[in-house]
Amino acid sequence: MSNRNTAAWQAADAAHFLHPFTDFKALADKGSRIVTRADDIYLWDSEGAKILDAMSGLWCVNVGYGQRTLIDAATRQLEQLPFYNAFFQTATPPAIELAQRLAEVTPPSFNHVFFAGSGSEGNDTIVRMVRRYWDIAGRPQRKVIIGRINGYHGSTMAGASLGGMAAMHAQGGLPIPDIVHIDQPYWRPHEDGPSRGLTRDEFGLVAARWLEAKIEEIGADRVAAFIGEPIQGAGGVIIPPATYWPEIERICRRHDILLVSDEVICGFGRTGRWFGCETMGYTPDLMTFAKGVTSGYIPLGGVMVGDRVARALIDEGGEFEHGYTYSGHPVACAVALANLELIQQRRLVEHVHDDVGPYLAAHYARLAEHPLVGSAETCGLMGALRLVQDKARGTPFAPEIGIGMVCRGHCFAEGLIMRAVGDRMIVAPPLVMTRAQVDEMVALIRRCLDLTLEDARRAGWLA
Ligand code: PXG
Repeated sequence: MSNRNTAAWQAADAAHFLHPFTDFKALADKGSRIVTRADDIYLWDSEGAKILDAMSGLWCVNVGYGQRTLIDAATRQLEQLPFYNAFFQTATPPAIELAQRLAEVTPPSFNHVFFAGSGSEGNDTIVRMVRRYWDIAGRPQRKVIIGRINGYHGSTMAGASLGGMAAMHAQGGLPIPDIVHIDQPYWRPHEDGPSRGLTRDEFGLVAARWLEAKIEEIGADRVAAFIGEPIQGAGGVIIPPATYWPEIERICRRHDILLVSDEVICGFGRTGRWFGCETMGYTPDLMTFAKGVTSGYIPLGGVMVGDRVARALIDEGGEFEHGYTYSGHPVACAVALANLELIQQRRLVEHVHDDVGPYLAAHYARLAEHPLVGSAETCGLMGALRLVQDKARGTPFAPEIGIGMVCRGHCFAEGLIMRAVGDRMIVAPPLVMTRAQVDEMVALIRRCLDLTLEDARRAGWLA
């Protein structure tokens, strides 16, 4: 790779590289930030600026950057066998060993895995697999999959369809047939809407019963599955009320509908348990994973297949006409094995659950007192702050102000990666983070909130 200065990188970038989820022209005019190296929880850009990465890359670098054992595992596997496929009655040792390890770390009903290259591909596999399952079960009319508004399940045709992002559906004729959505369990008791005046737990039951209403509208005999993220990530770290998921599970069981947990963000320790469904108290039939399985060092995703679906596919299904070139890529699987080993050896799940998770929660309870913050919530090492115009009444800012982007601008300048989703400022930092680093992150967050508050006062945006 050549050694160029920032302007040269930006010029070549603008000339040739179409970035994901990007207004190409606007970015070309502005110029990308060029990230050149990383260590632990920090990044450095081509200007030498140090940045605290409170988003773990993109919700994935759970073990932090620069972990030698992952790097060595990749190097060794590249030398030994850089690629071989898993089609045609073959397999490679890293893929077999990873399948076995995943069965060990997932809930007891999960003993099989189907590998893919990403979370989106994993969710494409979900669509194929649940529909295939019902074919095998002699109920081929069960085709409809129910997702949620503001859910995110990837950007392929199936992934974007399962997700409930209106802007994505508006481009390319989505969703594909037989995918429908219910509203999200986002508790906003001070605003007009379905949660006004309800307690958090009351609203959790109301929101779960939207699923039952949708099933009854469609007819249970046509519904194949429900899919959701334990905590909606890209949608703004929407932590559902504690009553929500157990009720969803009850409804799925009652109508004999497969329950799919998209663990792409919540999996591998993020919420303080190995999987988000364990934190939220339900047992799904299928789980999508990606990101944290390799801590993002190399692409890998897939589907954990629970015994009910696995038995049907194996015992009665014949050939499953589905798979990817990189299903079970040996280098990706070798990195995943080293990653799981590190998570266990460093006791990172326990670290989140018992130490830094509660520590972050205590900090967020204090951030909730900031004049700009309407609500502050965490689960494990995921956190969200909602910026509001009138703290006493919980009134949101007018969307045109783009308050989140104003705050994000300050984060960018202050060396903190914190994301804005509308008026919600979200973090999901690496699980290796120490208490001192949580302090450092929260001090940066506070500073950016103060700067945003100054802007809001100056511009007259406050109530
Ligand atoms: N499911 C979930 C829950 C995700 O968060 C995917 C599936 C798709 O994974 P791949 O590997 O195909 O990207 C994701 C991805 C954001 C953002 O803006 C989030 C994701 C991807 C890109 C941006 O927060 N999550």
